[in-house]
Amino acid sequence: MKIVDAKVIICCPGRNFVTLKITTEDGLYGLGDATLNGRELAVASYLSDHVVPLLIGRDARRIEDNWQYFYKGAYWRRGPVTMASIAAVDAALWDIKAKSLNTPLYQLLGGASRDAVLVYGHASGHDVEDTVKAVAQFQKSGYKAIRAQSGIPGLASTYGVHSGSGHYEPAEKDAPPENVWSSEAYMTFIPTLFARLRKEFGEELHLLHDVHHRLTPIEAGRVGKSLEPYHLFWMEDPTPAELQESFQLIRQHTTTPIAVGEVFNSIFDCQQLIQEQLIDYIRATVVHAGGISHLRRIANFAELYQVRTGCHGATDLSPVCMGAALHFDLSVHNFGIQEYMPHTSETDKVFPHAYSFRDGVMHPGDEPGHGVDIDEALAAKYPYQRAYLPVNRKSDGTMHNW
Ligand code: KDG
Ligand code: MG
Repeated sequence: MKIVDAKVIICCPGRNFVTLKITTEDGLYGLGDATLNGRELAVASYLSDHVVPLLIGRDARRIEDNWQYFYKGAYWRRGPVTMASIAAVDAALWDIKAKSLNTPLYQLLGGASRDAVLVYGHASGHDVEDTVKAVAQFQKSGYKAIRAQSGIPGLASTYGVHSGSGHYEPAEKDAPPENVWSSEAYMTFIPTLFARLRKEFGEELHLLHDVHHRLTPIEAGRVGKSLEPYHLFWMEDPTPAELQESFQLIRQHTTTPIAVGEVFNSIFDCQQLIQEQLIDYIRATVVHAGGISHLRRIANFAELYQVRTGCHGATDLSPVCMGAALHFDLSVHNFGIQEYMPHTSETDKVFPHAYSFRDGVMHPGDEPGHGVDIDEALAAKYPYQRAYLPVNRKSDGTMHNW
């Protein structure tokens, strides 16, 4: 089954997405997401300048061999640009394989391990009471697991809090916005938020929280400990994870479960974290971690250490990634939870999809392939617009992690 065409489609129906479309000699096509928020054109160039010319003529059925060819063949291994490009090829080839066998992708991944996929939604507010209202709204919409982020007294803006009435969308056009951060203000405030949420919603609702890489390990230990009475489902990215051994210090101080890995792109980024059971959930997902083939490797490795999956699912991951991730989630044994931020209606129209949400869970649908398509004519109406993620500084002007 020879590949006869491959093209990169860049569009911006509210936010930028990069999609790879691979077509075979039989007229089948598959889609892969290659979006890297704020650096989209780097991946688009990697694909169209370096990968697409090599794809033509290759056998679409040889998914593993193609993966190894683009990983080992590049010589320069890993990194978000390379791995997002390989991920797009891999997801598109799985899509084609499943379509050629007329089956939903999860059936090729071992079949369903569960009836549906538990997802968590993003509630945020400008202060505690505003956040309580947002969580109530999500609960009313059926969510059984809700991430709560709130504005912090004394800080003008922070990660995860929507600015208007809609969903949170961090990337901004033209230049990176600058936020000011205080770990001290955050650490004082955050237990009061979760004390209030537990008081309001009782014990059953799963509550999650994203620290977004901002604390030192010892500060993270303190925050995890202070949140223990409110038994979070997880505390995410408490500290930047380049130094995997730093999580030993957090573990010495708290039993609050830890989720890490949305910025990881290979199994080597989380090898120690998993092997030493320093985390409870691995957040790597299809687009940034080398596609379905590599993500399965990470999940299978994590299963040995009772680490469960918790795929990243913010809106900068396109519906193509979401569809592929849901097939992975449904099939993988050590699934934990899936993040779900619904896309805008413009995005949903550009990417018609078979997946659906109901009563706090999602299902990828039973269409052949991963079940996500692209309306190319509509996509062409939304040209790329340069946008950047924010940067973060401390109050004295020092650059900090965003
Ligand atoms: O592009 C960056 C976002 O995907 C990230 O900030 C979202 O942390 C995030 C999350 O947990 O969804
Ligand atoms: Mg996060």
